[in-house]
Amino acid sequence: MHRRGFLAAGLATVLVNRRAAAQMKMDNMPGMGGHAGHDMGAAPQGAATLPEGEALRELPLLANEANTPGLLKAKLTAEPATARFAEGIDTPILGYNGMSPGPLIEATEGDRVEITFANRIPHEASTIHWHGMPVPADQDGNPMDPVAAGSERSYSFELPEGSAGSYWYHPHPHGKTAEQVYRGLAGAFLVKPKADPIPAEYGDTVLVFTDLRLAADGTMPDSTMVDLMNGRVGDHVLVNGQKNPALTVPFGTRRRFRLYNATNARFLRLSFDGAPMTIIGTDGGLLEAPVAADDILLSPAERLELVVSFDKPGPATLYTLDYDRGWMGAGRPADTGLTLLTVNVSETPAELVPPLPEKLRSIAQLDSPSVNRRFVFTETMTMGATDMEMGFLINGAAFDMNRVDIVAKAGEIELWEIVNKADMDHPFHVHGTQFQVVERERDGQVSKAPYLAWKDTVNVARGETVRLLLRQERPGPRMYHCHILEHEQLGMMGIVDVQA
Ligand SMILES: [Cu+2]
Repeated sequence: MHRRGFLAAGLATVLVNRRAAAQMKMDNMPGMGGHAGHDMGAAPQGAATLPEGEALRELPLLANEANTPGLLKAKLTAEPATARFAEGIDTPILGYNGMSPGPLIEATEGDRVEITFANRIPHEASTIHWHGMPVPADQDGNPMDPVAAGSERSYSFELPEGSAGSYWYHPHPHGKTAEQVYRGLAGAFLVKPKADPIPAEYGDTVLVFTDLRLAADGTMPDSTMVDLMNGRVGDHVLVNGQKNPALTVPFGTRRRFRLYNATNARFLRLSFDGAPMTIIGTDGGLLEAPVAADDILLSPAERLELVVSFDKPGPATLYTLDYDRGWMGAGRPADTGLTLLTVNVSETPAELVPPLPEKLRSIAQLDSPSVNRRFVFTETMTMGATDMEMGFLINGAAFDMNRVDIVAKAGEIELWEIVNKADMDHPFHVHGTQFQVVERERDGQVSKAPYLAWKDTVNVARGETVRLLLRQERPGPRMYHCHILEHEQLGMMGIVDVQA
């Protein structure tokens, strides 16, 4: 490979010096390295300790300035702020309206949304991308539409009937997305249905997972080469900004939870200890019928809606299970057995617990695609004289903002085949629409999707092929990319131009 080409491409590769590369090879061998903290200058020694067990915070709602039914008019400002994660230590963060996660945005399908976005991040462009939402391309915060530091713009869109779901919002500027998100910019956007089949008695609790690396002095260290290659994984998984917060519920109750993986790169395989889980919804809203689950995998950017039954008094914890998503070099995070949330089930019995309906809604199955497309994900590693160069590619190319990768037609159903020929899992996301996963293939074995669901992000495990059906309804350029944000930034992204 030519150095000059890489330098011209700027962000499209990581340079790793030879010694570090040799170290990484060693760490990939069984019994060597791994797990024992970060090497290559990742986490500084003496990372901060965070308090646990505080009452779970409800995310503050974004205030609606309109008095007209059916209109959400509001302001979101991205700005430097401080947060207190560790006792007595202020941490400089980036916040939406001063907060991380940002305020919870709630609207109802059929509503019109008008949000004025002010970018007060010094010297950095930003955007707001409405992750998973059916918004016009020019309102979707593409990297091609930056909002310069110190300026404002308005994002306006209508939420169509049937669009209820657990969406989120985050920045998507060219070359700065990963850093702006890990510094704090992400929030949940909940679109409610006009009639909700889930009993109101279950509540509706939003749990936004973020991932924090905090030095002893309370600052967030810059990303290292290991972070760029694997995606940045922190030292603490937070729920609504808190470490292992606590929630008290009466015994015998059922609770509805919306789980958001808003981390840059952390895979969350989760289970509730002592409380059965039922999946009721995915990224783009409810399933047709509830599905019982022993554990769930939430890859970066995915969401799930659960109903959890708290049938016996005592603590029930939401904890992590091991999941090997492929790791390069030292510092594979010790992911197993982290407690993310503690639910204290009291001796007081719940008063009225209506049953979960057997049918939640109908989902029209997409079929008969008129176009088939194939996207091959690869990681490239080239040893130069002094450096190793790494690239993250789709169909052999790194992202170029001035290149349209594919042209599609609005309203047509397409079959997309995502082939992961790389050594790490890559969660695949496409803007502007929801898709239906059809099947997965690995080593010639095909398994059909376990249930029909609307999704905008799907994990494609290393060595796996995922086939999905999608239809873009609105014209304009749309991004598709790996949602490990460092991989997206390093080139694993393309543009589909949807034409009317
Ligand atoms: Cu990736």
